[in-house]
Amino acid sequence: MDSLIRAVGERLKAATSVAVLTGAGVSAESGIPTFRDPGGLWQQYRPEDLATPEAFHRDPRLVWEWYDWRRQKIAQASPNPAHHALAQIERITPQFLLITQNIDGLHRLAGSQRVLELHGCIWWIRCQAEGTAHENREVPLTDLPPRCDCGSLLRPDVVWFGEPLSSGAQAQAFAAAEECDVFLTVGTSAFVHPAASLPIVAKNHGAFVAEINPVPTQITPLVDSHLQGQAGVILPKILSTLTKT
Ligand code: BV8
Repeated sequence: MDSLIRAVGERLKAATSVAVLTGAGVSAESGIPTFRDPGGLWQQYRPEDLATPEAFHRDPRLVWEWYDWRRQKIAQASPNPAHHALAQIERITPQFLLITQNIDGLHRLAGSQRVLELHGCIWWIRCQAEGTAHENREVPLTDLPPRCDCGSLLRPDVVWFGEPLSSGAQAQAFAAAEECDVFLTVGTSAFVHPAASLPIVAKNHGAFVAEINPVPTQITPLVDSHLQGQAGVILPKILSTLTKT
């Protein structure tokens, strides 16, 4: 494993442009359950069943109970060594973009600046009728489901299944995947599209693609290097090879 880590460190050292895709696994060591972890209060539901406009229309209270539970978990969480290592790698890389599927805001909390939150942020909520969004960090929420002053339902300002991503964010993410020399995919099952296409696009455009995950995923056969392990352990090791003179 150490030689694999050194090899990725060398690639990053030589790179002018780096793109990173993160998923729920990068926040697992901060105590935030991933979507497909065994156990967890919501295991009886699939995100594809709850994180949808139809589910919200059918039972806004249930969907909000799930988000309020996650907001409470996230409020207690801190960035872990994986988040901090990525913030450090950004500082020593000329062109860097961190594309995250996570809505927990922990990358920014760790100091990452060039962050693209593809699926939004759990601390923003939006009026169903007016479309206006505002930050709300009330934990727990007093009213479920919360309502706008105009009387309409408020919803999490995130991208649900069946909803389009912001075209700007999507274009920025794919441009970074096409242009980068090195692409890291960290803590994602590479199950959800269009994010899951990014490592493949990077590979097809000549990037060196490395995956950090304790288990193989459906894109493992496609990557140049699969570093099997926890992001909070592997990323600091990659960083130390990068900063070693
Ligand atoms: C759209 C909301 C079009 C906020 C989320 C192409 C093919 C197939 C399907 C589709 C396709 N294109 C579109 C689809 C449909 C759909 C989709 O992908 N469905 C899936 C079920 C197949 N996609 C969409 O609907 C997207 N919209 O395409 O719109 C359109 C265009 C015009 C008009 C209308 C529509 C929208 C997708 C966004 C959905 N919203 N989140 C929220 O509540 O979070 S997705 C949600 O689930 C997360 O944001 C995240 O993206 C995803 C979970 O994935 P992961 O992050 O990877 O987490 P997971 O638990 O799966 O895996 C964790 C990994 O970490 C594991 O591998 C584990 O081993 C690893 N791990 C664990 N511990 C650690 C670790 N790794 C490292 N270190 C550790 N310590």
